[in-house]
Amino acid sequence: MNFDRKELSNEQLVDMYRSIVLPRMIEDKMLLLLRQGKISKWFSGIGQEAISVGATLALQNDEWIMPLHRNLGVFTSRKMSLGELFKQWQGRQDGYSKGRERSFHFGTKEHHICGMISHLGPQLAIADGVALAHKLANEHKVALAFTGDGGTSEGDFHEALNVAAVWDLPVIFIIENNGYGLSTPVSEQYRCFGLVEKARGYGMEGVQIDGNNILEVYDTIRGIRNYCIENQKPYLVECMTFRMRGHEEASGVKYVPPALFDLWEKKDPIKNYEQYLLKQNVLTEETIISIRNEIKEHIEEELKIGYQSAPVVANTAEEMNDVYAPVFKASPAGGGLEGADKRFIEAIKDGLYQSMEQYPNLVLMGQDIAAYGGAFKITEGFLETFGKARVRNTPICESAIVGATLGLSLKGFKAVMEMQFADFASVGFNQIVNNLAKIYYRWGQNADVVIRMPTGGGVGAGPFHSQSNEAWFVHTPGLKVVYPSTPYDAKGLLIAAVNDPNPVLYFEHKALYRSITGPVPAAYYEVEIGKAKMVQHGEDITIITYGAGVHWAIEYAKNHPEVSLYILDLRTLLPLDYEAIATAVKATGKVLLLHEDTLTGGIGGEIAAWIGEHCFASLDAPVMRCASLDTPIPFNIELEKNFMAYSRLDDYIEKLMGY
Ligand SMILES: Cc1ncc(C[n+]2csc(CCOP(=O)(O)OP(=O)(O)O)c2C)c(N)n1
Repeated sequence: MNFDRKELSNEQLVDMYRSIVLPRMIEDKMLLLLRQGKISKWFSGIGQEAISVGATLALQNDEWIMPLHRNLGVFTSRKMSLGELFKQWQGRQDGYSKGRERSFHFGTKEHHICGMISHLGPQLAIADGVALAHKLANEHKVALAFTGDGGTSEGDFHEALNVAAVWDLPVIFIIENNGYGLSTPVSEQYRCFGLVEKARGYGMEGVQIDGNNILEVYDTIRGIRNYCIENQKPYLVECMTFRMRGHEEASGVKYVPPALFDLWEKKDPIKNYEQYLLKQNVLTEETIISIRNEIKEHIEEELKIGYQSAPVVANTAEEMNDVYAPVFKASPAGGGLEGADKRFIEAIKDGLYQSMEQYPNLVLMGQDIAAYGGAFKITEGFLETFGKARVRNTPICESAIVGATLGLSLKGFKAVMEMQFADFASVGFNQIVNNLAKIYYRWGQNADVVIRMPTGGGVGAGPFHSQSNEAWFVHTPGLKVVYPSTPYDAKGLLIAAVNDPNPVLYFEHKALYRSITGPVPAAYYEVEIGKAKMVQHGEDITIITYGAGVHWAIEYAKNHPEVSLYILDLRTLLPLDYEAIATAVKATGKVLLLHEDTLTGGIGGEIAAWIGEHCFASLDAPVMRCASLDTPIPFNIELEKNFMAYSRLDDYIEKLMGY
């Protein structure tokens, strides 16, 4: 192995030695504790330490790193307290994730580390968001994200690199090519000669280096860091290395030819560096022993601190309380209904526009939202007022853009992403339900993001431009889901969603955009998230609904004066306003849940169950659900009408009246 110290002093070389030995010695200890059943699972980075350590040391301490499961060296090189790390690995209450997350699946703002979710690839686009924040704030910094060779096969790898290239983001992507993804050798993972070749395809620079040579890693990443900052460009680095242990300790290494271990044992990053330092007379056998003894003692001392921590005692109230970041009221709730009449779509535009004025750190992202003004023209004119830095056209890569919103959050920005159609959230789904939704509960980092979801049918747009998919998200703790039905609420709820530090899915029904008009105050106001609204009082039947359903119910009431309908507009689907639901049930004792979403697994089922459990005494009839057919939503307008819940509304009301 060729080491080149360049201008590094002896002291720096020794510091680096300490930094690379530390994670190895911690791991040796962890493997022992694992065998004794004191920790539950361990993903070893033995043999790969030069990458984590070299790369982390090459960055400044306030530059964000998105590490993976084998990157202990990132955590130790950021000088995190070992005692605290031990608490985390034992799943203790005072660990970084309060016992909620496994070994490295946590982050810390203090150390500028954003730990992974299990899905690997989603880490990469978070770095895009952090780098975008650097760019917008004119900070001379990079973000750095890791992936394994296996992770490069994920779509997230492609999307994140492509966005970084197209947006000229200062991000360093490091591939740790360790030969295997669990048991899958690289020959079954990709067909290119080296993964670094992919850089060219994205229009970025790339380099393949010896990942076991700490000086090479350190020097390369330092140089690349400067390049990324000066040129405002991303860079791909493929670090060649080897995984010296099983994927995780329980999974064994039977599938790895023993000769490979012999080969890579000779390339061990620590032994080789040690030999080099001995030859250079930077270290002696004695100093090596004393450094190792010192580290050993340090580990034992810190372990004691780790063991002192109290085991978890489950506290349901605290668990529930930690799902959402606290909301501080930014402005008083909306006043009266005064204001000029506006269409639903203009109200959304108003809310978004005023939010952009309110928060100079709010960034809009979406396909075709800049000069084109968005598929529905909601952001028309925004580019001229707020500029292209904050009104950003994106490539077609929903997953990466959701990931980037989270990166912006890490840096204290706010983001509103426009899904061109709610249907396309399916390709950003993982980032929404696993990253945005869970991060606050996992380690206290909020995701200050709104995703606008143009939703719903009635416009003859077929199965992939008409879906009602709100129930997918209502089932995910950590998200909020709002769904206005009036222009007044559309504006107020959007403002509230932007004010809210949690991830909010804002559903806007396309069929309402230009068909519904109502008063919208010119002022900047909020409609409180989590509060339903009684639309009209009635005595015969209660319809609980939202979105287009509200207008179907109002229309029905107009056409059937003989039926007295109580109509409740939920406005927020997560969290639900159970108090308003209970009041609505009591008003009539006969309840119809009405929604455009399909029947099975729709939110109507959830509310019906709650009513059955909590309002049984108030019921005079079975709770009924009027929803769309359990089919995909068809294109042909006659088929679509037949699909829609409203085509069966009459029947349900008649049935209920019969009780
Ligand atoms: C989306 C997804 N699919 C599968 C897995 C299971 N899994 C966890 S790690 C891993 C191998 C990852 O290989 P690589 O990216 O090369 O990283 P390495 O473990 O070698 O460091 C697999 C298949 C996962 N965590 N996420």
